[in-house]
Amino acid sequence: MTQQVLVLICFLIVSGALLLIFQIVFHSTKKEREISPTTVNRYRVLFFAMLGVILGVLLLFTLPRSPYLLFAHEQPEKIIAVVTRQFSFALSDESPEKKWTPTESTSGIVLPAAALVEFRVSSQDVNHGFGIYDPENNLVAQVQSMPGYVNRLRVRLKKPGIYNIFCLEYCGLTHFIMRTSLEVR
Ligand SMILES: [Cu+2]
Repeated sequence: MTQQVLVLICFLIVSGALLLIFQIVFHSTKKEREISPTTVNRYRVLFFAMLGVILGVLLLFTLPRSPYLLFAHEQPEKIIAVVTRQFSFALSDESPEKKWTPTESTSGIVLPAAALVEFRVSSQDVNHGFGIYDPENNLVAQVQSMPGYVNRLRVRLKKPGIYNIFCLEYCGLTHFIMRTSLEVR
């Protein structure tokens, strides 16, 4: 089963459950009945506690998988500077200390397979997205590209081949042409 089918099935189950809950609430509240403020308050506290537990568990499982914490204690083998602007990416693998003027030309970045790479992503105008797709077009990693801020994204690109990079944030009229690529050998 592909991941997309799994997501669709989960979506349908959750949607069905929500519809059922709405139906139950709709039918159970048709008749008017007295309810004391103490009972209402008790339910309110109970629901709030349940929400806290659910969100807490989700946070516990998802936070360690946050890309910002991945490879935090390792030294990246390559640092790639990324500058975005409407509607292009400029990538450079030159030393970050060297003064670099971002240009429209982005080709020619070659990364060794499975090397730890740090992308330092920033924007020259509006918010953009920086999404890396592997040779089979699966999204590997992504980060926001924001003006006045450098986002660091550390990844290991394992499969050799051409990786497409797309903007994943609607940034203007010709957002759809905003793409580039790099090669992993
Ligand atoms: Cu865009």
